Amino acid sequence: MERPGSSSTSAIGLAPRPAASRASPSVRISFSSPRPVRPATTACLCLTLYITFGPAARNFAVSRVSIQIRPPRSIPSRPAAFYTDTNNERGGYPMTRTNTAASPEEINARLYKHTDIHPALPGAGSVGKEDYEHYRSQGFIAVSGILDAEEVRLSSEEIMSIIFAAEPQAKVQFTRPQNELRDNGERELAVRKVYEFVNGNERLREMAHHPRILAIVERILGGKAKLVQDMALLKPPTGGGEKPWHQDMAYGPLAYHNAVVGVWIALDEAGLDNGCMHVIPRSQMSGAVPHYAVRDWQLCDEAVPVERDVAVPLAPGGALFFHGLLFHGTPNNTSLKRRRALQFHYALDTSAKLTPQEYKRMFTNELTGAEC
Ligand SMILES: O=C(O)CCC(=O)C(=O)O
Repeated sequence: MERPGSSSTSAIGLAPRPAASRASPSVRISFSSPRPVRPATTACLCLTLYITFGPAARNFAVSRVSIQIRPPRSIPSRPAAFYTDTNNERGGYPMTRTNTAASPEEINARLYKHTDIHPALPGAGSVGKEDYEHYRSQGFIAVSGILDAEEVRLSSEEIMSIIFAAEPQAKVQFTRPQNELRDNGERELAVRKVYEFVNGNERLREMAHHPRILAIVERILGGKAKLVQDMALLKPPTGGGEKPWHQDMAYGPLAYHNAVVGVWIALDEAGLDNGCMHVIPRSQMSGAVPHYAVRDWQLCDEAVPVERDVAVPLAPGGALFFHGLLFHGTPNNTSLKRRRALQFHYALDTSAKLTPQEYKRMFTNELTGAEC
């Protein structure tokens, strides 16, 4: 049925609405193309007939016909927002970023229910055998103090200097066209991601190879680790967008034969109100799951058992170590606090990338044709 107040209605008035129609009972019959459709390629055709009955039941008239071309359920209907990169690179996977009809608050309430809050272990020295068991069965561990206060300060400083540099030694992804950003304040608020900085920034390269991080990662991998991705993720106050539920290995640069390990490090306090990490424990056991270009390159919302969502708040310097197939995501930042984080990914040194064919079979709907 047509949603009341839908803005995309293009009504064709075949017959003027009779004056009596306001007082008379009327029915509305809608027909829609039956098949859900792929995002951004096709739309749903809906025909709605407004039938008004006169005083005698046999007197009726078609008072209005409305034909709509409407996006299907869960496909964005507001104007698309977008990401612009300093180098316009797509990294081998779709980067389409669009809004949904749902508000950030609605998305947070529906998709980030966090029935539990997972506490971080007190420090790298406290990670023991049972914690590695926890990683293997649940897909993650959280550890405080992976970076100390000075390392957090230096890392934050380096990220901000990349954002404000005229010629950054890294790639920067914006949520607004750069020529609209009038000053550094607006620039910071518009940055979603800074990435591929380790080669151009010695301090951040040191963080990515920090002995406290590598010790845990190599114990998880069971061998020597290679750094395969480096980035910083920013969620500015009141508007830092959701990162929908996904598996990291569904992103081209992380599609390896062996599971990669993600390390997400809070640079600011990451809490329930400003977009801390959320995970679905044990979801890595599902293996590779198809992703779709909806609000991002993501799992279909309906495929995520959000009733098992666990939130992982972290203090600055705290880190989440997680399996490359773990379902995880972060809600919209609806608070007045910013939330910045570093994220590194490591693969076993000997591990090779999936071929494009393997990737497609594992992380897209090629095999099943299932729609989202
Ligand atoms: O920091 C965030 O908001 C989410 C990061 C994340 O999950 C990712 O980039 O894979």
